[in-house]
Amino acid sequence: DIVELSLRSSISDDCLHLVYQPEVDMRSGVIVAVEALLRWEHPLLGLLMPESFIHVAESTNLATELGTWVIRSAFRQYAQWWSEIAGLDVVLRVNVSPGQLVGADFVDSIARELGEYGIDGGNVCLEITENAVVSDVDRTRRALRGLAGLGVQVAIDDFGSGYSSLAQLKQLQFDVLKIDREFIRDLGDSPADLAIVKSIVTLAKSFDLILVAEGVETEMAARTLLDLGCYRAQGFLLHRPLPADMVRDLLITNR
Ligand code: G
Ligand code: G
Ligand code: MN
Ligand code: NA
Repeated sequence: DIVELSLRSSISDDCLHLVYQPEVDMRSGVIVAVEALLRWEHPLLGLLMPESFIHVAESTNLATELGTWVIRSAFRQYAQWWSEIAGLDVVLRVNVSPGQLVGADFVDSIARELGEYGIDGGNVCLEITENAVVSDVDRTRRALRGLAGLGVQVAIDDFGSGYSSLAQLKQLQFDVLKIDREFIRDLGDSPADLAIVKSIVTLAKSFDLILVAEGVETEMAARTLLDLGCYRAQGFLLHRPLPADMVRDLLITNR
């Protein structure tokens, strides 16, 4: 497959980079986390978003290699911010693909990279799309336990969009729940979305999870979330995914 071949050679080149989208506590406006998001600058096709190539990595043996590149790059960037910004107090969120999480060496590799970059596990949160988690509950549970041992948090991403959201909440110990942007986009206009988000807020409280809304694009959505008690949010209304140096400037004045 041509995409696979192309991706394989791009992982070692300078074709990949990360952008970072801030997550804000809407009560204070302070940035509480940043999510690393992968971009591929293809020599012929231009800038590619993860949707167009992540599945290729996942269906081949490239998931681990790509995932390792992402983790090392994000950790290196975080370590740099840490050295540049006194009193830095934001969590680094990194997306992890299913194959990566249940890989034999995954938890050990995270421990190794934390050590290499001098990062406290408590400053890192790995995001797992709920669709991805289902395949192997036992191995996923073992991985989450190992990560908890390192102090690393785990988020269930795109919550509500998969077919076993509630089963996974029951079976697996997450730290953070990110509401899928599908339910946020029309929040304020849609009684159905309002009912769903309300019940997710209750769920998150019951399970003692940190709650984050994704895809906040309008003042209306933001206000509704605040009213419901969901304070943390990510979305174009607040910040777009940004290059690392722009995030640094934001983090410097983040107080
Ligand atoms: O950046 P963008 O909004 O286009 O991301 C689209 C999807 O790709 C999101 O669901 C996100 O979780 C996923 N994604 C972004 N970066 C990474 C990454 O580094 N690794 C994995 N596995 N998924 C990613
Ligand atoms: O699934 P995940 O949360 O990892 O996806 C993150 C993706 O969501 C990023 O690629 C980012 O570009 C996209 N995104 C972030 N904020 C918004 C938003 O407000 N609206 C929409 N439509 N997409 C967003
Ligand atoms: Mn994510
Ligand atoms: Na998501």
